[in-house]
Amino acid sequence: MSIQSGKFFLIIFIIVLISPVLTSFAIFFVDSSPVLQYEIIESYPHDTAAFTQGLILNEDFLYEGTGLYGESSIRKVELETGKVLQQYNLPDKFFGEGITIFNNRIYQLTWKKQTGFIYDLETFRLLDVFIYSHEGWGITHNGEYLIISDGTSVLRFIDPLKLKEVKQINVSDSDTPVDRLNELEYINGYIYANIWQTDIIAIIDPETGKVNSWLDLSGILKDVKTNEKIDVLNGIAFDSERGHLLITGKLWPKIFRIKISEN
Ligand SMILES: [Ca+2]
Repeated sequence: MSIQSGKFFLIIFIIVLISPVLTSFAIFFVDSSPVLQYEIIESYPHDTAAFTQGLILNEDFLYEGTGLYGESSIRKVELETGKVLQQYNLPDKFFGEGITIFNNRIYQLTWKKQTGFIYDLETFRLLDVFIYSHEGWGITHNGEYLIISDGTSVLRFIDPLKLKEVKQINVSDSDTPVDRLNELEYINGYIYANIWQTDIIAIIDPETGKVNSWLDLSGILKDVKTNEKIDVLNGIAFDSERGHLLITGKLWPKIFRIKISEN
């Protein structure tokens, strides 16, 4: 190695050491699957007190699960106005996590209590409780199984009636495990998962666990006035009629309607 290239590698080494942003960028995008482009189509108001943990669009209404102890809820929200039309608050000891709608029921995870809740979609009446043996983070479904993340690189497929795990996949890109998988959305045969503490979404092949492509939404809030409490991206919903994603985050003032560009 020449002195020049030695210096070069030393500089790179120092940059990677001192910069968490660059480190995560390096982990995600060096020698990895392609990064997709997107455009913002529209934005809507979002409750800045909603610590978003799960987001779904169902028949033109948003359903949102929120977290934090004493502030966790499920909500039905009018997309255009952000108005909360219906809300159920969890008991204070539960930290709400992801939600999904399957067979006219809302499934909700909680973080560390290994307890999930099943509600009637119309009334929000609690119908059932289920227990699991790991942390609960994000949840979606593929029409057959619930799919659950737990903060690692593992996604678990759960029978929605027996509420038993039927299989797992390990998510990776170029043989590197992709962990911190959080909020999920199953879209056109792929699992979209945002990576906790980033504004990056992995688009995952549900058969192999391989990341097919990435969506980097860093900077999506750049033109929005935010307060210091704002937290990370953590809401992915899909508008199947228009083919758009709806994106928000914990305590974000906006929900963004975005379109992934055809490259
Ligand atoms: Ca979702």
